[in-house]
Amino acid sequence: MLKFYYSGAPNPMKVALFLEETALPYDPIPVDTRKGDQHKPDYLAINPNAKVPAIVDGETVVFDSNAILLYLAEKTGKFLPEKTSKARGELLSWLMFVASGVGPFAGQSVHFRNYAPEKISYATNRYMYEAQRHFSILDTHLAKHHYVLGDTYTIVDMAVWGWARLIPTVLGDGAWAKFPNLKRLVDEISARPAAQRAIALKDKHQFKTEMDDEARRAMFRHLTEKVA
Ligand SMILES: N[C@@H](CCC(=O)N[C@@H](CS)C(=O)NCC(=O)O)C(=O)O
Repeated sequence: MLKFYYSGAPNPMKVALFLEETALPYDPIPVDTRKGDQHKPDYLAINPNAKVPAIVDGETVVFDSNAILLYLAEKTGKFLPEKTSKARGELLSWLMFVASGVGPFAGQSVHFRNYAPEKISYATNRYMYEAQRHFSILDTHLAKHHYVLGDTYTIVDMAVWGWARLIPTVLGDGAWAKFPNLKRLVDEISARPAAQRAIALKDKHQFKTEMDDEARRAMFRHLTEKVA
């Protein structure tokens, strides 16, 4: 059975949503990143990047959330747009836009707003600005399209949902008012039974919730390993 290495964080949740939408049988394996599970040799052999999610599907190992979405969509033939070169171009563009823009900037915005030991207004403003800019691009696009790729619910919407549902954490309370079209999409996906099951998945395992010294050492290794 497909093994799904996960936590309740945004990138694993995209994959949990896909697995629940398709009802593919899977074995969810918790990786408690606040306890340092991501750095254990057995896990590094699966994902050398020491992050969640990752999957093992027979002999196939895939890490990085959007790569996993694409792999699973191609494997099952589900949640993909029509098979035209034009649609393929749009799929790859928006999927990589979420992977390389939305996710990293939203993640850094959360980091500098909530976890950086010093409040650095330059860094906070840069990442919040870029996160807001990326979400605005999606919002403008969604004013004219029901889903990111048009009329069909695809893996791109799942990738967007993983991060966009946390917009208040990324940009602060009240930020939803700036993205009404994106909110419409996120609310629609969150109301799906598969999304409810994906969100509930983490309750099957006990994940550490405290952001204490052990968690900071595991997740923010630059605190102790200086490169500058
Ligand atoms: N590009 C990767 C990023 C994965 C990632 O940053 N995962 C976070 C959770 S959302 C994580 O594992 N954090 C733990 C850590 O950084 O130690 C992906 O899309 O899967």
